[in-house]
Formats: sequence, structure tokens, C-alpha cells
Amino acid sequence: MDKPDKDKSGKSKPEENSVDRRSFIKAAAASGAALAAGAHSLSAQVSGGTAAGAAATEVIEIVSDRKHGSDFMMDVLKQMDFEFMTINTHSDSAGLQESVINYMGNVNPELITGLHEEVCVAMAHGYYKIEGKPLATLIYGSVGLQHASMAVYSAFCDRVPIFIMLGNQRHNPNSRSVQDAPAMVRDFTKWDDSPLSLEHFAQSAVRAYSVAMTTPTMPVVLSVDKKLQEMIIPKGEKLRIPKYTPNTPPAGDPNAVRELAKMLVDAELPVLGVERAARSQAGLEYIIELAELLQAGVVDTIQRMNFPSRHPLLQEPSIFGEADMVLALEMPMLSHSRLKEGAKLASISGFDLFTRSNYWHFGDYQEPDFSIAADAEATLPLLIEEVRQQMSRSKRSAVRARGAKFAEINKQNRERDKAFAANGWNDSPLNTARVAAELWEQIKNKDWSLVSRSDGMSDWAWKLWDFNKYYHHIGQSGSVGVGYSNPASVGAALANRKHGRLSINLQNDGDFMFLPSTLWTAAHHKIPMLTVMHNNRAYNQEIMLISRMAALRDRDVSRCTIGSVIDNPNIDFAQMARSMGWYAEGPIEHPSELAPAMKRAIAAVESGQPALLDTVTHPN
Ligand SMILES: Cc1ncc(C[n+]2csc(CCOP(=O)(O)OP(=O)(O)O)c2C)c(N)n1
Ligand SMILES: [Mg+2]
Repeated sequence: MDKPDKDKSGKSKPEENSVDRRSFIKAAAASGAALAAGAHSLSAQVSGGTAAGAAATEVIEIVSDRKHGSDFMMDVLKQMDFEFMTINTHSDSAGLQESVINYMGNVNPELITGLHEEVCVAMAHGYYKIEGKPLATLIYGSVGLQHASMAVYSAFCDRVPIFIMLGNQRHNPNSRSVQDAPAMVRDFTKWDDSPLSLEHFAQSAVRAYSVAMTTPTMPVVLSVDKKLQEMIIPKGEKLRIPKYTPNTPPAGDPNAVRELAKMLVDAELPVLGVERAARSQAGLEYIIELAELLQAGVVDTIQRMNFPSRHPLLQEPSIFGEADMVLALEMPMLSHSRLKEGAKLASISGFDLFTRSNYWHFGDYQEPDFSIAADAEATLPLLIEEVRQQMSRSKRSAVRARGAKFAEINKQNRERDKAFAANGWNDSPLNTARVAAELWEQIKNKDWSLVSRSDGMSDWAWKLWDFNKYYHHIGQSGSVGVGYSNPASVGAALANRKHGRLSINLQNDGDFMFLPSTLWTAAHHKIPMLTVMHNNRAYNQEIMLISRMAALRDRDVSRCTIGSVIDNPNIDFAQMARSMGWYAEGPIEHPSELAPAMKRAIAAVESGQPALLDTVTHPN
């Protein structure tokens, strides 16, 4: 962290480290940009950062009688360099909110208004998956956190760090205060605290950030007392802000990595299973390098952008049954039972380094034959080097044959998908493959990013588009909680905005209707993105499950839409979007309407507006 400026006598200049608020506000109004440039930055905070990015301990001496507790809290947060803070406003954080607005000039962090606390947290989830940096979120400790809880759970399951602050007041039992606010989400967060003093806040905020950002990354919670926010700090007080030094992520023990490399090199048909293996573009490139070196097959559950969608080594999960050696990379749910008799299963995962008990987010115990408790992305460079050293020249030429075999399987799978996509090409309601294909034609030469689940619309985007950069998709929710996708897509689009990328959201109708107010947030904060509805007017997955149940019981399957359709009345998504400031068209029911509507909507997005197309689709 930058040290405060000193004058010639060595004393701190009062306008720098205490607050003459009037002149500060004036300066902020005069130059928001200068304020942003002056904000302390720790770019190495992105997971995997090194000690080179460490800040220095700072002692703030209060020389004004107008400095408030929440102003000091902002001083503490400066070194985390939060670009945004999502908020649903509430009285118990009035001090903090006012400090963001006037003390910080609403810059780093800039407030992003969510109309529901679940929107605030899910936006932070989506933002991280593009930017690799957490957002701060400020929500009401009692009632707000209850709304936010499912989104916190999704981030926990998906290993996404979010810096959650709660407004609360324990000194006033008559209000909506809560005795132990973080308890509500303690089963699915990594750490929390409820500081009792400003220095305690400083300690806990830096600790919380460090815990959240160390793999396995996860959400953390600070409950911030209203009285502490609003207190005037006595003149002459000296408050210490601890320095933050990013942890290097835990990498595998070199001897164990050498042994693992031998298993891979000796295998006849090795396959990599990848789930949350890549945390960055570098991680994606490491996985490609390892797979190509070994000519190993890769099975991707697309929870992250782990591997290119058109890479010839990409395989379907059934290949697990043929492999003699499988390496699961951050894929703790891959059970040995899916492998053939005698096959070996190895794992590199941070799962055992931190987990919780109550809400299950795991499957059968994996039963690995060899297991390294470490971060996969941090371990891959070492593993690649070991494999490279152990691969003899003859081995390298021998593995080409299996690479060719995998490439042939991949080619057949892709041809099958293309043929399948053409089924019902001209149908109305629309074939979801056609929606994805028409969209691809229009975006393929642009800098695009799929900000929704890539398995939406029956995986058609994943099957038909060329995903090859880390920001090309944000993966899934982690929890399968419906309601995640709409706000997470807006958070990811917010991260894409400054990079000028075209954000695309393929949006299921059922998921959309959990948090439709998300649209207003996107329009209000001028977040450009294209939302294409998968409007099958149903909770279709549930209809399929209930129909199967009726069939098993030999009862009337035709009635199984009861309780799970979303029609009568049909929801007019375009009208809803327009009412909240979006460009919108629809309902679109005929395939001939698709391409021209997409063109107009993309033009609107490229002019800076969010746009929605309500495409009425086949159930799947
Ligand atoms: C919060 C939550 N409530 C209920 C469910 C159960 N559920 C699983 S899939 C699904 C339907 C989702 O509908 P939609 O988003 O329209 O997708 P579709 O199945 O139509 O493709 C529901 C309700 C869930 N996963 N999460
Ligand atoms: Mg649906």
C-alpha cells in the first residue's frame, strides 16, 4: 500500500490521510478519474499473485475531528482495489454507503445497485469468473443475507471468492438486528468475523480477503457494526492497517508430481478429467500443453473454461470407461467406479484443503489410487516439466497413434452433433440448435464472451461454437440453484465491459423469472449485453423428471406439465425488458425472423445498450 505523503517536517499532510471532507468532495467532483488513478492497487491480488505485489503496513494518524469509522474502513479496503461494490441499500450500512459515495467519490469501489440481495451476490459471482478478482458486496445483515443465501451457496460450491459485508447493529435489540449475522451462511462460507473495533475491522478485512483469495477460493463475510461505522474517530488516534501479501497457491509436492508423471507416461490410454482446473488463461494453456504432450484424451465438465471446445483431444465422458489411467484435475466427484477394472485414478484437487459438512457439494468418495492435495493450476507447470523429461523420443512418437485415435472419435462426435442439430431446423417453436447456430454466424468474427451457463439450450453453444479463450465462457453455477444465471450473466458482462467484449447470455425462462429485476441493474449501470431467451415456457427439466416418474408408475404422462409449465398467461419478456430500459424484440417464433432480429439486437448492444430477444423455443 502507498505510504501517505509527508511534508518537509516528516509529518503527514492532513488532506491526504485524514479527511477534510469538503475539499475531498470538491476534488472528487473535479476529477473522478484522478481519484481512480490515485487509488491503491494490488494487481497481484489475482489468485496466484506473488509477494512482489505485497503492500506495506500503513498507520493512519487522525488529524481531523471529522473522520468517521466508515471512512477508515474505506482506507482499509483501498488495498483490495475493488472495482465495484454491489449493494442493496439499508439503514445499518448508511455510514459505509455514505463513505463510498463521498469519501471515495464512488470510485474503486463504484456502487452497483441490485434490487435483490441475491442479485448482488450472483453478480459478484459472474464478475469473478471473467475478471479473476472479487467484488465487494454490501447487504443487510438480517433480512438481506436471507435473500442472498442461495447465491452465497452457489459461489461456495463453485469456489468463487466474494467479499461480503453485512450492515448490522447489535447494540439495539429493537431493530432488525441479529446476534450472529454470518451464522446464516457459515455452512457455506470459508471464514467470517464481526469486528468490535476499527483496528479489529482492519485485521479481519485483510485476513478475510487473504482467506478468500487463497485456493480453494470461496466467499467470506464481515459483519460491520453500525455504531462502528458511524463513530467519529478521536483526533490524534493512530490506526494501523496491516499489509496484505497474496499467498502463492499450494502446489503439489515435487516427489509426488514426479511419481504422477511416471504413471501418465507409462499409461496406454491416459485421459484427463477437468472440472474447475483452469482459473485463468494460463491454466487453460497448461491443460492444452499437458494433453498434447501426452496425446491424452480430455473430458471437460465445463464448470470452467478448461479446454477448447474444438480441440481434437476433447472426448465425451464415456471415454473414462476405456482409459487405463485417469487424472482428475479439480474434479473430486469423479468416482473410481466410472473406470474400467484395473484402471488407475489419480487426482490433483484442493477439495480436501477446505470444505464444510452440512450442505453437501460432493458425491461418492473418489477412491483415488494416487492423490495430491494441491491447486491443479499451480501444480501443472511442474507436472508438464516432469512429463516432458520422462517422455523418451520413442515414447513421443508412439503416443501420436493414440492422439490420432482420439482425434477420430472427436471428429465423429462433432459430425453426429452437426447432423443432430439439423433435426427440426425449420421448426416453430424454434430448434435451440438453430438459435445457437444463427447466433454463432453473427458473433464468430467478434470478440465475444458467453456470460451464461454453457450447458444451456442443450449444450448447443458448446457443441457448435469455437470456445478457445478463458473468457469465452463462465461455466456453470456450482450449486445448480435456479436463479443464478440471469444475475451472474450481468456481473460477467460488467467485467467484460471495459474490455469491449460482446457479452452473450443464453437465458432460460424459469431461471430468468427468479430475479427479473436484474434487467434494471444492467440498464441503469449501462452494461451492454445480449440476452437470448430460451423461452420454452416451462420448468422443462422438472417436467421430464415427473413424466419419467408417471411412466415408471404406469400412470398418465400427459398430465405431467401440471405445476411445471410457465404459460397461460405467456410471459412477454420483450415488454418486460423494454419497461426496464432494454432494447428488446419478441416473441420470435419463426426461424426466418431470427437472423435479422439478432443483427438489430447486436447493433443495439454495440451502441452500449443491453438487448433482449425473446425466442420461443422447443422444450430442450
Ligand atoms: C432454487 C431452485 N429451485 C428449484 C430447483 C429445481 N429445478 C431444477 S431445474 C428446474 C427448471 C428450470 O427451468 P428453466 O430455467 O426454464 O430451464 P428448463 O428446464 O426449462 O430448460 C427447477 C425448478 C432448483 N434447481 N433450484
Ligand atoms: Mg424453461
